[in-house]
Amino acid sequence: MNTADLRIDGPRLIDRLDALAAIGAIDGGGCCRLALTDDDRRGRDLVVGWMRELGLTVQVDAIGNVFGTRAGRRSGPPVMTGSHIDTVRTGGRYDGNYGVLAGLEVVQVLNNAGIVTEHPLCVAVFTDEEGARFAPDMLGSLVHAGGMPLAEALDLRAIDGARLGDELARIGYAGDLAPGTIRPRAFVELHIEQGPVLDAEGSTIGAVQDLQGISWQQLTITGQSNHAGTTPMRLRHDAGYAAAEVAHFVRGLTREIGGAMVGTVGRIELHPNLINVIAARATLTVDLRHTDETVLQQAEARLAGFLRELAEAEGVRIETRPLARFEPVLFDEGIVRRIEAVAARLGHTPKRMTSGAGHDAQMLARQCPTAMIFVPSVKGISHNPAEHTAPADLAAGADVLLHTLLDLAQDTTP
Ligand code: HGY
Ligand code: MN
Ligand code: MN
Repeated sequence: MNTADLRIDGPRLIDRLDALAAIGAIDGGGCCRLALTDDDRRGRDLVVGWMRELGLTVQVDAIGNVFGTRAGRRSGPPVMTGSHIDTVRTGGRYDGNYGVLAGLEVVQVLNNAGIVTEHPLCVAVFTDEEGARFAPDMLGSLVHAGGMPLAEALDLRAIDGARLGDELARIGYAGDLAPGTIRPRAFVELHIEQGPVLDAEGSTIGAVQDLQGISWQQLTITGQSNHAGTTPMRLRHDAGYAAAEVAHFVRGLTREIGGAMVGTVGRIELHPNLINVIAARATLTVDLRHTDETVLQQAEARLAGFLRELAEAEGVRIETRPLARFEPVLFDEGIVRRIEAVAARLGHTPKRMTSGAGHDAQMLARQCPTAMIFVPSVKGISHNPAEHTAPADLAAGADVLLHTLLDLAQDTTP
């Protein structure tokens, strides 16, 4: 059969996306399936059910990563695709889910066409990619790639206090496969861009060649609670004010460094969080990212210097705890070129891109030749229920994935 004419079934892919989006559905068409919650379990059960219907051999590893493998003529390392199905609290329906379900759609097309590839194909669902409940992000793929010992990961505490290993067992996804057992021959992840570039340029396909560095830390600022009405300003040790100063500094730092520098204070919790009490404690997070490791380190050093000055000036104690630190990643040039060639064969003009977001692919890149395919996010919106990608773009990206995986899975070089 001439596989060049194979195409995915767009409506079938969207039906699965809609069915998965119904689990943990929130207003505005988005999803809330924080890692290892009951909704994450329900989402996993749905996807595993589809994997079984498609005849895949399903394996779960000890950090809860799920692998659905389709046999090839040869045994040995599979060509792998996949992503995540956990979401942030105000997530969209495509972030992560699209990459997993497009992988299943590829399997369905090959099954229907009766095609057996040379190498096995594997669709992976990685645990806790978002890191929103349990930091760091990309946790499951990090453990898979040997970047964090399993025992350390299982002992991680959630923002709600739960222990990761307990939650994994509670939802029934503490598998017996040792992490890293399935070492892919190559890994290709399909994902929405989550940024404004493709949409603004009217492009459909991004060939992602690199991914920026990520620095996450949690700050705990300890001041002194006091009466909001009676305490003179000069006698205050106001953790709430200090937290606001940190957010202001981070914004100023990104302006000063410019270019690709981004910085976010996404969480701020005050204690006792009352209108007439000067905050005794502030817990907040700082997310810094840049494509250049040296610049990212300089930004971290500038922040550390500012925190020392602020603690001195306000008479507060500031403790920092690193939550995630990943250097920029360069993807495999050979795989990027394959993605570009396939996209061109399918009539697209692929754009070389950098990923601003973290992805499981950045961890798989430690294990095997890896790259990513992007499709546009309307207005660049993501981590927001309004996240949207046009059906035609979803289908186009899945077709590029289909033929890239086919190319790799039929490759008879050793
Ligand atoms: O934070 C990220 O970039 C990803 O969404 N986990
Ligand atoms: Mn994602
Ligand atoms: Mn995300």
